[in-house]
Amino acid sequence: MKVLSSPASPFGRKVKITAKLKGLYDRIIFETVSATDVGDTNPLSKIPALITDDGMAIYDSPVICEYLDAQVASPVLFPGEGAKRWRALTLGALGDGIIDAAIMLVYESRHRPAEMRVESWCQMQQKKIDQALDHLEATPPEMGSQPHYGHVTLAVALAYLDFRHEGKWRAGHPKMVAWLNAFDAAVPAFKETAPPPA
Ligand SMILES: N[C@@H](CCC(=O)N[C@@H](CS)C(=O)NCC(=O)O)C(=O)O
Repeated sequence: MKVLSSPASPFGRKVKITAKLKGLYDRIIFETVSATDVGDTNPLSKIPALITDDGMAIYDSPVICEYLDAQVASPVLFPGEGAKRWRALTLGALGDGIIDAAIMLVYESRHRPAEMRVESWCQMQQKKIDQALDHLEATPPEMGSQPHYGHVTLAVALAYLDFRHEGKWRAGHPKMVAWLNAFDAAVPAFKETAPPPA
C-alpha cells in the first residue's frame, strides 16, 4: 500500500496513527507529496490518499482509516454497530471539523494577500473551533482502555491547534489539556507521528 501525504498534514497524521495502531505501518510506503501533486489519485487534489495493493485509490482520511481498520481484526478502531459506532464517527467528525476550520485560517493567511483578509470570515472559522472546544470541555470524551477512531482524530485536531495556532486553545480548556496528555501517554504512535517543527 502507498499513502500520498505530507509530514505536516493532520489528516495524514490520523492515517499514520491508525496504521501504527493496526500494526500496518511497515506495510505502507508513505510518499511525501503536496496536495497539488496528488494527481489522478484524488481528483479533489487533497491529501492524504491511499493506493491499495490492487491499485484502488481511497480518500479521504476517514475512509482511509476505516479501510486500514478493516484489514486487521484487532484493535477495533471503528466499532461495528450501535451507539458506540455513532459516537466514534461523530467525535471523528468533530475533530475533522476543528482541523478544517483551523486549516481555513492557515490558508486565509497563506493564499490571500493581507489587505484582502476577510475578518468576519476568519471569526466564523474561529467560532467553530471555540464552540467545539467548549462543547468538549463540558463533556470530555471517555476513552476507556482502547482509543477508537474518534479519539485519534480529536487528539490530532488538538495537536494541530498547537502546531499552527500556538496552542491558544489550552487556556480555558484544562480538562481537554488533561485529556490530550492522557491520550499522549496511552498511544505512543501519537508522539511518533508528530509533525516536523513548524
Ligand atoms: N476531508 C479531507 C481533508 C483533506 C485536506 O483538506 N487536506 C489538506 C492538507 S492537510 C489539503 O489537501 N489541502 C489542499 C486543499 O484543500 O486544496 C480528509 O479528511 O482527508
